[in-house]
Amino acid sequence: MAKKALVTGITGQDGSYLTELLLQKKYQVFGLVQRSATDPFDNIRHLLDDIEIIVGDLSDSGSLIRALQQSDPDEVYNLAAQSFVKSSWDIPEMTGDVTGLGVTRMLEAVRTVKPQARFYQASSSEMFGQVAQTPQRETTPFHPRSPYGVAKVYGHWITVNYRESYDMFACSGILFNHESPRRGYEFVTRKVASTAAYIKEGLASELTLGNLDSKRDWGFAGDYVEAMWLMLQQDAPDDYVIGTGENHSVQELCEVAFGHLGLDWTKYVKQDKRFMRPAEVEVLLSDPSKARKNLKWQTKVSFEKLIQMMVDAEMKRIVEMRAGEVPGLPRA
Ligand code: NDP
Ligand code: GDR
Repeated sequence: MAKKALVTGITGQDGSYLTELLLQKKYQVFGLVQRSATDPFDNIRHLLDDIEIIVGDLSDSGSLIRALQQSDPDEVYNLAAQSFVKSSWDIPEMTGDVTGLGVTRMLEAVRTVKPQARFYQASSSEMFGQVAQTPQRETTPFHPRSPYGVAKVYGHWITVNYRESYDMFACSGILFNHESPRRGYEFVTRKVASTAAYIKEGLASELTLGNLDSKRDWGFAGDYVEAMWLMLQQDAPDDYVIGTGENHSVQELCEVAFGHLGLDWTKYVKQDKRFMRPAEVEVLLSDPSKARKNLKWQTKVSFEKLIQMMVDAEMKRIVEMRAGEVPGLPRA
């Protein structure tokens, strides 16, 4: 019998790669999608014939219970969230409700309908925030620096609490930044890759960014969804840090992206305080040794290859846009 998985946040970057992986492994996949006035299916259009969409929302418990009843899953991947850190200062209450309390609603739905289902929570390196030690590992204390980070700390601990309280198979993956051509346009890697391509093609003249000094441990999203799946295949539930163990600054990101197109980034990049954050996470660096040892997980795509892949995808998109095959690019 095929295993069944329920994926929240299926229309997002990770949801799309995870669904591809699960379909490859012959799972029956159900995706929770929130109601939208516009088309949210860009990332998963190629998968729509092979999955079942369930309308629901992390702020609506009844819809989550019905999603559990309809899908009767063996595994639940809770990827849905208000995931853009910068916006979490503009909409802190909504971020707390969806990204934080939404995890409790999902766990309650699982406990009520299918307590034996295995549960994955999408936790984040943003929980480390103002880091207490470097590199960060599973035991590093949390000090979040944004309403998003605070909400994720709540989501992490409620997942641990349901594991300890009800003996549920609940895991928290503490994932460091992971990117791809399917990343939202407002995140810095996609913003840099798409604008560099626009500049190359004469469609833009400059790129406006915030803090160029912050450092992130950036990996490829396609590698990271494999770690999510592996966590739910273990004998016992646990929490894992997932990252590359290497970090780079936003400036280095610009150097690689513009350099790949034969451009000098210093001629085009400007700074604007509109893109600065009220409190910044300056440096993140993972220690993924537990995942390497227990899950036998390893990242496969280097930072340079990742950024080049993203820039190439943007150049291809411009060709398709000019041919009228895809609509114009939204701008961050
Ligand atoms: P995205 O922002 O691409 O996707 C978020 C998904 O959540 C979208 O499908 C979105 O739907 C959905 N969603 C938002 N609000 C609700 C709601 N109220 N009810 C139901 N669905 C909702 O995120 P990623 O794919 O990049 O990340 C996946 C998860 O992993 C997130 O929880 C994120 O916080 C976390 N994470 C991500 C990291 C990364 O580097 N990418 C690192 C660490 C953690 P819609 O398309 O309609 O907006
Ligand atoms: P982050 O990703 O906040 O780490 O959260 P983002 O790409 O938004 O920022 C990374 C770093 O780049 C700096 N930066 C800018 N960022 C954006 N978005 N736009 C800019 O113009 C800009 N200029 C500089 C930021 O200040 C920051 O230091 C991501 C999300 O996917 C979260 O959901 C996830 O939990 C974490 O990664 C791990």
